[in-house]
Amino acid sequence: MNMDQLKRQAAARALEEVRDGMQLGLGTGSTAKHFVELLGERVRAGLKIIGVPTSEATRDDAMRCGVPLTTLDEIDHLDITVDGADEIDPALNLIKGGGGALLREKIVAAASDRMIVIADDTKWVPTLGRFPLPVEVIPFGLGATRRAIEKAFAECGVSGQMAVRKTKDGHVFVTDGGHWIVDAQLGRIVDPPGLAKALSTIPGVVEHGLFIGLASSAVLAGGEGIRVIE
Ligand code: ABF
Repeated sequence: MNMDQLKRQAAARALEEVRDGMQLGLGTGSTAKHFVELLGERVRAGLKIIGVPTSEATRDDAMRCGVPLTTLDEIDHLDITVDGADEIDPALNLIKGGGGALLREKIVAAASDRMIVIADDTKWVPTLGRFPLPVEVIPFGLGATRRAIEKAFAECGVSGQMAVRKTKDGHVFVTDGGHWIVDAQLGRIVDPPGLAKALSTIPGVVEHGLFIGLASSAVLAGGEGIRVIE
């Protein structure tokens, strides 16, 4: 089974948790896209749900698949958010943001009763940090923000190269919120909750890709089948 089929399997398993009448957070990325497509099939077969997309890309996908959408201004909570991740550790801490949608993803996940992470099992790691940590920043004063981020890294026992994310054609990558992303190669994040807290206090940091205590379960698809971790 190839990677894409594994991602679709994980998405299909998460879909089993969806019930009529639910309000759902819709994640971003190739795995979440499978979930949106499968959800669309169920909606066309009569399932009544409403979704909040975590990116403009997911909004477009959901509309194309016939999934009805709303916003967090119109409803007061979400039952489940289903989203992908770049890394998942045994405490269900995550690195997210490789797709650039971490800010909306975190707002939506935090507004949800449950967050189900769907991924192929290559995302499962003993310790976070091999995947570069995305930090969403305001372009103004970026030099000062980068120095503050480096200080936070040092205080939390990590260090590594940082680079402003670029698109394939060499332009600065701009998020749906109009911000930039700095990707930090940290290798091994020894204290994810501590680092998350330290980064959150820096004025020029809008959000970071450490999702601590947000995921309730992870559905991992691999060669051996599906594993659900809670
Ligand atoms: C989003 O998409 C992100 O937070 C994460 O960066 C990425 C995972 O993408 P994929 O499912 O394509 O591996 O969920």
